[in-house]
Amino acid sequence: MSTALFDLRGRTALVTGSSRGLGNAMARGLAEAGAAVVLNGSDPERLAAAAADLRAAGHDACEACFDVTDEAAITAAFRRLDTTGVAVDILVNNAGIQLRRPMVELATEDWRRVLEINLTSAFVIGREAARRMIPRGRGKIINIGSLTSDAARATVAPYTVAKGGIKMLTRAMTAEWAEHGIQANAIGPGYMLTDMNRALVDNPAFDAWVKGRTPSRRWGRPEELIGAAVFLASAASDYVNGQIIYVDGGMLAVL
Ligand code: GCO
Repeated sequence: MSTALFDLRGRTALVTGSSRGLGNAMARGLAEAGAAVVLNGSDPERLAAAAADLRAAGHDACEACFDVTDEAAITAAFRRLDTTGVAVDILVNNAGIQLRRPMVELATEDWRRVLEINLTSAFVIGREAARRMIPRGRGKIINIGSLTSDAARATVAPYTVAKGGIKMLTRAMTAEWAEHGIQANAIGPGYMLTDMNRALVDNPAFDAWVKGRTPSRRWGRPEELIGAAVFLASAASDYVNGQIIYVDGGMLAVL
């Protein structure tokens, strides 16, 4: 079997929320598979440092600094890419936040903010990318879901609803864009060792629960998403559409 199926040379990937964490790991993995990467984040210094790190490792990396909830900034960023001849072949909608609070204590504004960042941004950025992918007749969209795309945990309702929406947005994208040569799929990370989960990792009871509930008996590492990301970004997945691949150590597969 040829590894050419997974070769991303000549392709450009935009990864939102890629200054650190899962987004940065996936961006690095896509670059190692040959893609040019456009990193995104809302903190200019952190983003520039992350892009510089990738360039220092010999990769073609630049940055597009915008807030994923700012539609004007999103369209301006895509216009800048257009004028500099950068065509986004692969979009990874990764940006997201977590907010852990019981619903009865949750302000509606906080609910809206999580849904805006974790779900609506994927629609807006996906629409901008698809408007450019459709005339080219090809494109890859990878939306980052979660275990909570399929199962709920108490105190993370807006995140859960947003990630459930990510799964169905992926299918909606498939329904409208597959005929144009675009494959839209999702990755559902399990409990990963990220800054967002630091409080959980450092909580002995939660740490024990994750290890007991996960058949692999451990947390996942951000770089363990790279395989699924390269697969869904490459020709190897040209007939895969509307799917969500769980990289969760088996957690969702068992009671
Ligand atoms: C939480 C965690 C989870 C994980 C991940 C699981 O508070 O339960 O943040 O949401 O981060 O999303 O797939």
